[in-house]
Amino acid sequence: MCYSGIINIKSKEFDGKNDKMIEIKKKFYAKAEQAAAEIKDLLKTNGQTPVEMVTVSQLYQGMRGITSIVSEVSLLDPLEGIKFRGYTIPELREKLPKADQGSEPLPEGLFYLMLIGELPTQEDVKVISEQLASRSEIPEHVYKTIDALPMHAHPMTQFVTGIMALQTESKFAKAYGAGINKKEYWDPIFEDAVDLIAKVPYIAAYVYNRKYRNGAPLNSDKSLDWAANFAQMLGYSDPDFLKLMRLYLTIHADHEGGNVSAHTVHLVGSALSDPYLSFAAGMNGLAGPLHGLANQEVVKWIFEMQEKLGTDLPTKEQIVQYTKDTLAAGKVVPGYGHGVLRRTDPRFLAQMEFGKEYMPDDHMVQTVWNIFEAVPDVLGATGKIKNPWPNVDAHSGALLVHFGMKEYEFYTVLFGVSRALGVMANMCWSRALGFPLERPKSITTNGIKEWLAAGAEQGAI
Ligand code: NMX
Ligand code: MLT
Repeated sequence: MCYSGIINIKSKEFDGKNDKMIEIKKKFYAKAEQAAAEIKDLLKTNGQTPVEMVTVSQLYQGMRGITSIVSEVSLLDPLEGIKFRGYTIPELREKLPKADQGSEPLPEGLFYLMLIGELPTQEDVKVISEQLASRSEIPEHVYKTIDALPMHAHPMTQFVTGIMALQTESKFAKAYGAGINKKEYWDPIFEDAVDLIAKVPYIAAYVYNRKYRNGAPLNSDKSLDWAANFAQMLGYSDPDFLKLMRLYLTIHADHEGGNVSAHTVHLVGSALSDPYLSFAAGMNGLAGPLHGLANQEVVKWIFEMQEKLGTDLPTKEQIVQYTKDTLAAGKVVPGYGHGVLRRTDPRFLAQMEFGKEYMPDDHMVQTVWNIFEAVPDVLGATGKIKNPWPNVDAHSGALLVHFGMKEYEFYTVLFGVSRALGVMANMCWSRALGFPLERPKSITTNGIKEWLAAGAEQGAI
């Protein structure tokens, strides 16, 4: 398989139109065309340069530490945390455009940054917000499909079911069926990506209202920004909750290409499954407790601790003992540890800053901070946990509980709505760069033994 890296602009799509979204699309096309040429060049000169050695241990360790995916939209530094096109979380909070009188970035702006590779202007973000609002129509059969599930179905199950039902709308699937030229794949993928981001908050809010608000109607307001409209559809109008939603949907958007949800979307998309199929697959991965479901597990863990101890503000000594009991029971301490990070997650710190500004006296939030002081030493003392520090999920739930959103089973859906931004931007890039089917090689333990017996050092497995 060799990298072709050739894309075509569809002139009939662009010519004679003066639509502002088409300007953004043209900009994306120009960036992708340039990047494809650079990659082609890079491969010509360095295609055979080894990247790194893979050890036998790594084969059994979930591929930890093996650099094997190219994702242009974000990069995770083990110490500094996530960088979106080079910008850290504190930089994004400072530099991305904000809503009027808002203090937190508009997540639409992060989508633009991931897609185009440049910070957007306020006007760019307005164009994206308006585009998302204009593409948010949901066909009736989507809601009916969700309604076919029993009410006790987990919100993530209902969310993914809705996304699968929405696949009927895929422009890429239709174009592929009609025989589209492979150089033009990126175009309907781009359209699907923007459509999907526009529609997922509606599906998420429908699930929330169905399960927790007696089927309250989606009170959407298309003049609002993406996050504020989402908050409103969930039934929240407190201006501080809108700020939280903008922060939440920004910081959860991506975490480089190797995390379970982003990697799954990338893998499934590489089979040319359309964005709806790929995103639904990624969301099934996000629904696992070692990944995105950890945010619900954290709040569940804290509620259970509070109930067991009969207090809503356990002491640090009580938290230490509860943590030790959790480990002794053979369970993980949710919200702590990470496959790549080796310091406190800057996404945790951003939420902590938010908490200190808006709710410093909230006992649930203070408990999260007390856990932060108590737990790392206990985890560190085990001697085996590589990162005893908190990740994003250790904090997010407590902020939601403060505003009254106590239905913790819904939290992973919020994570998923945000993750749509990163994985869809990445999917646009993957198709524009013409990345091939992802298909790594596997091996059996017998195969490894035979290779070792034959003198492993003589060559690759
Ligand atoms: N509590 C208890 N044990 C842990 C924890 C934890 N928080 N973190 C790691 N360990 C254990 C891990 O299970 C493994 O044990 P064993 O050797 O018995 O299999 C050992 O420590 C070494 O694991 P690491 O190499 O430090 O971590 P790994 O990269 O394998 O796993 C996580 C990363 C995130 C899966 C792991 O830290 C974990 O299970 N954390 C709790 C769940 C969580 O917060 N997940 C959310 C991650 C962020 N997200 O949103 O996706
Ligand atoms: C994420 O945001 O995807 C998580 O922190 C998990 C990861 O990066 O592996």
